[in-house]
Amino acid sequence: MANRLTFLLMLLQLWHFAMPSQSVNDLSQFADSNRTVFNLDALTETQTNFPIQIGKKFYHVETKLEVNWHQAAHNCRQLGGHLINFESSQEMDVILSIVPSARYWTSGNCLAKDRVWISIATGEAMPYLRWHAGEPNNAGGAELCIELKRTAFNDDRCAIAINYICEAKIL
Ligand SMILES: [Ca+2]
Repeated sequence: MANRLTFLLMLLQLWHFAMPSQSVNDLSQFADSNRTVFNLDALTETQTNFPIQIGKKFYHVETKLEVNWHQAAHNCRQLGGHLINFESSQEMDVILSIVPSARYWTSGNCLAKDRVWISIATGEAMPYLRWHAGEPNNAGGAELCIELKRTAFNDDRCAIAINYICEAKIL
């Protein structure tokens, strides 16, 4: 009896092994789907990696590590977010009231098209800009990335090493 059970189990395992795993090679399956998938694991990861929450946005303020703009962008992606994309005057006021006064990379840059400020977070124009007086001045003709410099924005060389702020947004 035991041998027979073992044999049946082996057969089951072989059958399972032989079945092709499900794969999606028809992209219309995605296009036709109206489902909203809410991944609880992703939410938990977001709350862990981005400890500050304001409304539907979560923030990670990097005050120790100083890196260039590209590295900052990569680091934010690794955390599951992107460099901060200020969307309003109110959001900027709140952030300024809680972060230590320092220099932080934002998602803004004009790397793709000279002097056209795009957010790497969305691929769209920066929704809100609060420049320091006299900025953006493109000093030396090489200032293509936007930093939050203590109280307002400054265009600076993407290669300089400063802190950065990442965000993740719950839709
Ligand atoms: Ca500047």
